[in-house]
Amino acid sequence: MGRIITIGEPMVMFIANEEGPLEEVYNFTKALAGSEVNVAIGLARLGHKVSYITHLGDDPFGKYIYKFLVNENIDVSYIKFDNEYPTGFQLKSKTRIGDPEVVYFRKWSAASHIQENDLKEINFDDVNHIHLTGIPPALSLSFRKTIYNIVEKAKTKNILISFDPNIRKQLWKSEEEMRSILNDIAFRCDIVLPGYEERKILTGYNELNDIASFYLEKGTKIVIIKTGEKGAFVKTPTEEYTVSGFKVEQIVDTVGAGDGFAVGVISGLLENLSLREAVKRGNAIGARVIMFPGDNDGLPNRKNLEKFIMTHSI
Ligand code: KDG
Repeated sequence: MGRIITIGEPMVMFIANEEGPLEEVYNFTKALAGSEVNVAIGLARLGHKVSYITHLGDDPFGKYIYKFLVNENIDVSYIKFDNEYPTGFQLKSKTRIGDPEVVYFRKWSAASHIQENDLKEINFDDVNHIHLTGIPPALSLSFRKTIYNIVEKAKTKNILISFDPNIRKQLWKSEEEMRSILNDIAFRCDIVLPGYEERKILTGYNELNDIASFYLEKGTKIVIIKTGEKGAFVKTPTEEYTVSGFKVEQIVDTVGAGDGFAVGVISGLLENLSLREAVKRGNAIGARVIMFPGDNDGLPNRKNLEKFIMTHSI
């Protein structure tokens, strides 16, 4: 077991209860979203100590998120309430085909005002792992600088950093800026976890091997490419292999699978599993997440994880 830090923007999410375009939906279910917060929840459910850094608006959304995290046993001591800017939220459509539509209301949110100064009070001493994604660098310049700063701090303290590029095109000024910033951060991190759809946009390559080499040649130590139902492709300077996926009876909602995958890999490595076993756990949790409507409903506790691995292996 270890102590993990992650940082990001949590949002209230309204999930459509009916299929169809969002403007025609009348009924929504309230839930919590945010890539890094999903990872924090998943790790805490497996018994790890997680500290989550963010800013919340001093509003009902912010209070809802704070209570949710306290209930999930996440360390909230680095969360600040901001009485000027609001908590962001998003709408998510319901669909049986492909990915749902996601619409954000997060411009000028409290979290987008996170700045380097916020890191001053963070105690990195007993931290074993830092998990980052490519969403915060797109939210504001101050949040981007904070991410660079946390990477530097982690490096001086030899803390392992995982990075999920998590492309959100609608948050970036241009595809070129997105590619250059996300790759620049990825090169500085130990473990990079790109999604299958992200591979070409970020690297220009199609072949798994080429994509992985693109990052390894620039300093990343481990590249794990998520390949959906096929599992994941792993490449390090010394080995490369594929770890197969798990059976999924019914896909309810694909969002959050990548976060579940990160939970499996990070928790596995912190528990001294081999890289292959950690990736297998990542595949299992990613598969379980897509069988549930919310982004974090399917993140298992230890008992559910063991049961899923036993019943859903291929
Ligand atoms: O990975 C799941 C996230 O996409 C979702 O929870 C919302 O973090 C989010 C975002 O910014 O898109």
